[in-house]
Amino acid sequence: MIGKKVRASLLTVLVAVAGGALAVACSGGDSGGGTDPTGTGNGNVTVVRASGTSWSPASVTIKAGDKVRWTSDGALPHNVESETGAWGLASLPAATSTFEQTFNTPGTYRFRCNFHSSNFTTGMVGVVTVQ
Ligand SMILES: [Cu+2]
Repeated sequence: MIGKKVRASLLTVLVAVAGGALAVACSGGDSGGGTDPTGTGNGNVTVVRASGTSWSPASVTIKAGDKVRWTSDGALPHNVESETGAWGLASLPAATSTFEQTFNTPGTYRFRCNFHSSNFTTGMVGVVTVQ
């Protein structure tokens, strides 16, 4: 008799906790994108898309003054971090997020998603070659 009562109140607590967790999960909501570029640049834009845990394409070649725009497939959170730390670190939490960087100086610029690469040579890494 007492055992039954304890079970019943335990069930009530579990339902309340589950309900609360559900309410929290649902109240997360959209923090609002608005990261779409305003188009201030005058160069061409090359898109690098996060696909799974790799960049596609992982290697791009552009001309000085051009932009690279990183986008996400939305399946996983990603970010863009430059090896030198001179640009990035930008989050790509959702499919609508983008990050753009204009490259004015010829050179080789390695980047990674630091969620999916522990260095700049393996995992979710890429390179921008600026001519
Ligand atoms: Cu990633």
